[in-house]
Amino acid sequence: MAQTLSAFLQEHAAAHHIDAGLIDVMNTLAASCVAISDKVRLGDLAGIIGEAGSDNVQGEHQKKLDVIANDMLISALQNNPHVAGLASEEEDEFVAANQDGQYLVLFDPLDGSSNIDVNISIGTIFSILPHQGELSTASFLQAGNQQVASGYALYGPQTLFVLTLRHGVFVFTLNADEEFVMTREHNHIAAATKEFAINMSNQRHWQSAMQDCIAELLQGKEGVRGKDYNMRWVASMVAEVHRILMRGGVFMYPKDKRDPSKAGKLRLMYEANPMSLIVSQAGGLSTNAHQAILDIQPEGLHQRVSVVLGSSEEVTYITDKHIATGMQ
Ligand code: P6P
Repeated sequence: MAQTLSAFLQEHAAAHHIDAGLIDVMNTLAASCVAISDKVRLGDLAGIIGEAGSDNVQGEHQKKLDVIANDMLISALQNNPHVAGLASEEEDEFVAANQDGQYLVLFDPLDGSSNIDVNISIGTIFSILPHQGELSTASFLQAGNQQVASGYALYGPQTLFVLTLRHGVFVFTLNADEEFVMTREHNHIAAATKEFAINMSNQRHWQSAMQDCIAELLQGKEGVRGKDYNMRWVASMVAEVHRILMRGGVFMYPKDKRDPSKAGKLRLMYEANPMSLIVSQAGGLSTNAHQAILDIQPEGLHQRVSVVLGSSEEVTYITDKHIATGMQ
């Protein structure tokens, strides 16, 4: 019989001397994602479709499910004694939890919100950082390589919970009894791929280095890459990353010339960092087209970053091309 998440976590913690408090936080996150999944599955029947009538700190119109998922995660995590504080895409500032907590949890409660109303896969992304001492915004501004764990829930044809505690990547599937059971372990991302994911409608706004890279991928066998590529774009980072975890690929969301002050669209602390830890633990690479995302020293809770992640051969080719241009 497939191993349940809770049984796996107990065994994994013993094998790798992982703190019981961190395991408890992971269990709280998994339980919250089951509750969110229950809402997602009912859609209109649960009255969760449509706009919430409010905007978040990003200036984005919030969907009802953004707010519902955010509130569920905040409530559950504030009640976990091991959580000192949390940060959310939907909250301007951090939220204090328990003074003696040893962990900070950062999350995008509902990634891919534009897909909710049209029944395309969405997800929850989370990052866990260590904490001690006084809680302030600075407590959260740790580089991604400081994460003690990260992962995501994918609300797709199946509800999946994917995690790493820095000892490999593990996939769990929600069963008929609403329990996560392990369905894949020690996942590895293929070094080379024939599939790339990027929003081509922004092509004219990319830096020339990215325009050149994508042009070369599109040249297929006749181009420098010497192979034909397929393309995917789901507009849900969680779905893209999971596809790459399962069959390889490269996902890109580059910076945009329309707003040079923004390093990109995706957020470093609760999208790029957690996904970069998952990808690197599975043997892939993740950069901002110039350096490893996990090495970036954060300057703000909601700072944005360019993302190139997935199969190491293509990420290296794209990153080296950007470095060669010397452009930041
Ligand atoms: P676009 C979802 O809003 C998100 O943050 C990521 O999940 C996704 O990869 C990206 O934005 C989609 O952006 O510009 O294609 O809608």
